[in-house]
Amino acid sequence: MQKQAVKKNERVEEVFQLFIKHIQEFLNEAKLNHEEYTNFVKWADRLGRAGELPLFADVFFETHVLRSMYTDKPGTQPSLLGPFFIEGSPLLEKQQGQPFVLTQRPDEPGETFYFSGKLSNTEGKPLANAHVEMWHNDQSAKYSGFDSDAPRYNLRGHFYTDENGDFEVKTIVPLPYPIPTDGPTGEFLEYLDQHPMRPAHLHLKFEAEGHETLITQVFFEGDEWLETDVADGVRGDLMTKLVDKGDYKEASLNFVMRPE
Ligand code: MBD
Ligand code: FE
Repeated sequence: MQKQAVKKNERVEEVFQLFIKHIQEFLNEAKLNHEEYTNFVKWADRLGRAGELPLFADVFFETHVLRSMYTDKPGTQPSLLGPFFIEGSPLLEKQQGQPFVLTQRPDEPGETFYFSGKLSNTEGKPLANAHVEMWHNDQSAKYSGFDSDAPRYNLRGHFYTDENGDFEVKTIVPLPYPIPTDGPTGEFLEYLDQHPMRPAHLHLKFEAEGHETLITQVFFEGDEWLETDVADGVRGDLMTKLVDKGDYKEASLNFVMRPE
């Protein structure tokens, strides 16, 4: 087979030149020696071989991408997509007047949790029939399809907002998440003396015609890891309160999308 000719990409060139410029400034300031450089290359090689590059990048870089893109914009603040989203989640069915039920095992361990949301845009218009993806971790604190032994799409699903932009999902309360500590990312955390925890969170992704896709997370007041989230994903707009209803917990949040 013939190798396909790849065209010059001006954006790649522009970004790479900027990157090199800042790498030079960084190296001058950090006074990196050659042994440190070699240690870094070996560590980065281990990171890639362990399949942890997405984890490391999402924990240490993604927050900065989001902050530089969105800090001054109206609408709900985005948060990290993270390394644990998978395409192809089940479409959740719904009986009239009942909440959606996030895909789960018949005996799914955890506290029953009803999460409701309202989706509108920055002009205050409710967004009906918008596509919503939701995923979160289980009572082993792990994500299906990755470190949990649950089925691939457990605690993952998608659904559509109703005619008023509202939705309600029955699931279980997510747990604070320790990122894996047994690989090169964990090794790095030890060098920093940084704990591996993320506060408990829901992941949500909203798509509505004519609007910017909103990828975000929801956090819970009182969680002990909010201030020191290893991935720095917490934003003021994304806090909700878990209300104890005896047999179950409930929480809600409004989400606001930006017209394109
Ligand atoms: C997570 O669960 C997560 O959401 C992010 C952003 C990084 C690591 C683990
Ligand atoms: Fe997560």
